[in-house]
Amino acid sequence: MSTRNETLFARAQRRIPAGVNSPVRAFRAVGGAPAFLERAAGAYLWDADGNRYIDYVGSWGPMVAGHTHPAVVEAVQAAAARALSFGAPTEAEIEIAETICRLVPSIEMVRLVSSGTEATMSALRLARGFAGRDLIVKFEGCYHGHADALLVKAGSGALTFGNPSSAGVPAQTAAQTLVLDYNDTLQVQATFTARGDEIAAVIVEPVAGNMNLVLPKPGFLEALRENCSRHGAVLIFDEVMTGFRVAQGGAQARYGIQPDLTTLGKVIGGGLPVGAFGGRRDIMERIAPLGPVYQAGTLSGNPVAVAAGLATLTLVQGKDFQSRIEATAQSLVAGLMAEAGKANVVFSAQSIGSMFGLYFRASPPASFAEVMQCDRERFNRFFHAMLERGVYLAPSAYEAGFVSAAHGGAEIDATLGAAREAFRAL
Ligand code: KE4
Repeated sequence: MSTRNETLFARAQRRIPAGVNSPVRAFRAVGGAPAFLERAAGAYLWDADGNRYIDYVGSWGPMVAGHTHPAVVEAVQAAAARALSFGAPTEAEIEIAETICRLVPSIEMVRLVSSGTEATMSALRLARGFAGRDLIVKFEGCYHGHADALLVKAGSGALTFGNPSSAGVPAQTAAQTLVLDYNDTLQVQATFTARGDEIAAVIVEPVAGNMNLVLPKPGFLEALRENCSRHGAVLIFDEVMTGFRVAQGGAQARYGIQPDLTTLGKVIGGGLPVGAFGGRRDIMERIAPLGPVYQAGTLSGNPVAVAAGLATLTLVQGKDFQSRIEATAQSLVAGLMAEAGKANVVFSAQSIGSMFGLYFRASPPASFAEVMQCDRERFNRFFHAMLERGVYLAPSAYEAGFVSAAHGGAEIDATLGAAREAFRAL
């Protein structure tokens, strides 16, 4: 007898490619059928068959205050009762702009959009328009959404042009993107020495969360800042994932590096569709209708989405909010490493703020190449062993995990109990 999840998955696949509206949700990396979720509250999810899970995906980052936080739900309900959308300016958009600029001081002006992809796509166009150059630099393993210029993998050598990492991306588009190795400061230096005057922008996840969690090595972000300043390239920190998660002011606050532009998403929408790009006033004033770089959006600054974002940004400023979620992630990581050790499983883990990484490798990877050395098959078995025991991890060995303010000792203890059995079942 099929479960409701199986019935829904079969039905979904008839009308939606792979039955999902975003590829990672299809569980293809880990195998098996995805759980169709129906309800969430705090640190918990419930699927179509009534199974309850402790959630470490958090909708891929936005749910930093926990699911259906009363303050966020009430703000959304109140905003929705007034209007669902205007397509005209509102006071709430001023409030969220002022809040973002206050919390992330490198952002002097900000424009809202409806996704992280829109934010990075717009930031790149702005950087190219400001610098009057075409070449952009990204890093292998970093994901910045699905704009053509960013769906590019490393070319044959670091100084050669990139190749499309997706069908449908024209070769000439990919040719304008150089893909370097994350944390390879010498390669950054060599690239700028050779082509610095052609580079419009460098875009980087200041803490990488899309090749699993990889931290910047000392000197890496500093090298990006120094080379961009020296050669007149725009430094873009993609903080869609790290914003308000690795610190209240994002990774740039934690590492003390000031980018020229920052992209945001996820947390600033509190689960509703909001992205943003912002930064130096002299750059942002090139955006239409002030300047020649066009960018627009029907639902940009949507009042219901902004209400959710404002309520969430209020919560993240709460007393001890950041220190509590950081401590929760640290206790999870320490406990998992202890359980793996007791089971003699080669495993490592680390956290930064409320983000964490789990690796079936003796030590946390510091590069894309080292991430590729992790035992992906073991992760997949661990993923399913945990899912069966009511713990919902990201369905890919190449994703970071997230805790929220709703995760407490009971959730961590239950997770470690599940892990104790899961490590032994590997
Ligand atoms: P969206 O277009 O998905 O809102 O944001 C794209 C994006 C940009 N920059 C960073 C650093 C991101 O992590 C993302 C999106 N993150 C993925 C999770 N790895 C979203 C999950 C998905 O693709 O379904």
